[in-house]
Amino acid sequence: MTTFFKDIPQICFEGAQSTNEFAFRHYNPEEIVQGKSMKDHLRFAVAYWHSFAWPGGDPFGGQTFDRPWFGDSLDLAKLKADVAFEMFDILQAPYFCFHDVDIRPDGNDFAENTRNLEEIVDYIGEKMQGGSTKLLWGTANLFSHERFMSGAATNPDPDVFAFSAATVKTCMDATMKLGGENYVLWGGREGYETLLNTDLTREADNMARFLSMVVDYKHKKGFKGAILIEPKPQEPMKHQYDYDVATVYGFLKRFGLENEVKVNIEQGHAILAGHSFEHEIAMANSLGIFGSIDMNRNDYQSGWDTDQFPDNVPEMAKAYYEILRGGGFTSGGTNFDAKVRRQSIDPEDLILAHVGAMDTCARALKSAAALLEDGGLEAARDTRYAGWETADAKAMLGSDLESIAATVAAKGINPKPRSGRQERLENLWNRFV
Ligand code: XUL
Ligand code: CO
Repeated sequence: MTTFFKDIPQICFEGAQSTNEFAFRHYNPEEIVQGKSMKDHLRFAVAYWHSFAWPGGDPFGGQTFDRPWFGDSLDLAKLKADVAFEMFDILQAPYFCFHDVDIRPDGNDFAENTRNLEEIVDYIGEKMQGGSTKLLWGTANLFSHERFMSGAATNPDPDVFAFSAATVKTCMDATMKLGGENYVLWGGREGYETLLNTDLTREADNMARFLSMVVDYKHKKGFKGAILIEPKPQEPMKHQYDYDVATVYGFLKRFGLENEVKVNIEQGHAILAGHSFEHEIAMANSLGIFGSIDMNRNDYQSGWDTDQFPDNVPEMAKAYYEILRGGGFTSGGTNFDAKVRRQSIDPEDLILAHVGAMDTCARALKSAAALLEDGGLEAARDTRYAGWETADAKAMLGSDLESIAATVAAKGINPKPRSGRQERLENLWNRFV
C-alpha cells in the first residue's frame, strides 16, 4: 500500500439521504435498472492520463500537482500504477483506460518505448489479477511528442507513419494482453494548421490505409474488441479530419470500413463540433456505429476543451436516453476523460471528482430509464410518423415522381400543418429529470 490515499475509505452506496462525502448517494452498482445492474449499464472507467499523468498546467502556468510518481523511470511508473489501482479499489471502478505514454516512461527510441511498455503492462497485468478493475480500452498517444507535430498517419514524412504504425501495434498488443474490450484511435494531430502546406487527398488516403492496417491486425490476432475512432473537430489542430460522427461515418464508408470501426463519442468534442452530445449518440446509433462515450464536459463560456467532470443531470439524461434507446452499451462504457481543476491539488479531490461524476451519471441513467419505461416520448414519436405505416405511403416510396403527381391530382392531396408539440414533449421530459 502507498500512503497517497491514506485515510480515504472505500466508497460505498449509502443512499440519497447520506451526508457522507465519501459515499455514493445514487450509484448503487447492484441496483437493477431496466433488467440490468447499474454497474453493467454504466460501465464506468477511470482515465489514467488525467488522473495520474496530468501535472495541472494551463497555457499560463505549469505544474500545480505534487505527485510522488512524477518523473521518467520504471520505478516511478510502477508507483503510479500502485496508486492508480488503489484509487480503482477505493472507487470500485469497473474499468480504466490508458495511452501508452500514461503508463510507461518515455524511451529514446521505439525499442526502448516498447521495452518500457511491456514491463509496465506485465506489472499492471499482475495488479489486475488481484483486483476487479478491467481494461475498457487502450490507445496510443500519437500527438504529444514533437515527432507527431505534423500528424501521425497523415504526416508528410513516411518515417512518422512507420513510427506511428509500429507504436499502434505495440499498444494493440498491450490492450490485448490486458484483456481490453476496445481499442481507441483519437487523431489529435490528424488534420492541418494551414491548407497552404497540406495535401488533403494524400492525407485521407494514408489515414485510411493506416486504419485498414489496424483492422487487419485486429483480425489477424483474433481481437474480439471494437476498434473505435474518437471524433473531434479541432484542438490541437485548427481542423481535424475526424470532425464529428457523421464525418467519420462518411470516411469509413468511403474506404469500406463502416462495418469494422465504431465511434467513441466525447461530450466536449460534440459541443466543439456545434452539436449536442445526444445528437452525436443518436447519429451514431442511427448509422450503426455507436461504441462508447467519454463523459466529460466543457465550460460553455470558454470555447475550448476543458475536460471537466460531468455535473449536469438533465443534460446527461438526454445522452443516456439515446444510449438506452439504442440498446445500451455492448463493448463500450462511460469513460471519465476528465481532469480535476488545477487548483484541486489534494488526493481527496481526485476521489470526490469521480464520486460526484458517478453519482450524477447514475441519476441521469435512472431518469432516462424512467422516461423510456413511461413510453410517452416514444409513443408521441410513433404517432408523429404514423402516416408512414400506411400501405399508400409505403407504396409511394417504391414509385416515381410521375405516378406520385398523378395520385396527388387524382386524390386532391392537400396536406395540413400539424403541431410538432415540442413544448409538450419538453414538459413530459421535465417530469422525469
Ligand atoms: C482529447 C481526448 C483524448 C482521447 C484519447 O481531447 O479526448 O484524451 O480520449 O486519446
Ligand atoms: Co476523449
